[in-house]
Amino acid sequence: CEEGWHYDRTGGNCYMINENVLSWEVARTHCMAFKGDLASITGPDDKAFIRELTMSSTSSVFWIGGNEINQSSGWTWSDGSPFSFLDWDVGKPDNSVDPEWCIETLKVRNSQWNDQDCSKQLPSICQKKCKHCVLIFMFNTGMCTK
Ligand SMILES: [Ca+2]
Repeated sequence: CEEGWHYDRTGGNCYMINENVLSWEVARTHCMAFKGDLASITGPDDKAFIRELTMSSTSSVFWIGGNEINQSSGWTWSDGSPFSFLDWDVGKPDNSVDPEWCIETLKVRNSQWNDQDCSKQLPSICQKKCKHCVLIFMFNTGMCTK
């Protein structure tokens, strides 16, 4: 992965925490400027890697790519990954401040999810596929190398 990104060899993804507090939409635009998207969490391995990554941050809540901005589609991941793995915190989604159409991950709640007002200003987690990798370098160094 490029500098500042962290390689998850299980999923073959690179992740980066953006500590700048941004709305969900602006945070996504920022990730897309790096040819990525907000992080999708599609299984326990994704979750474990991302949770570990967030532990290195002083922030406690982060935008990820889950949203139901398109109400007719229901909950989806912004990068198009299937929305099959669910990790809602107890009692979520709750639309407590209606509407809450974006997902934040809560470090103090075992990184489980809350639906949140998309205009809230939060740090975020970007993700992109590790491309142009040479397998031997990945296993030797844990880094994605061209
Ligand atoms: Ca909520």
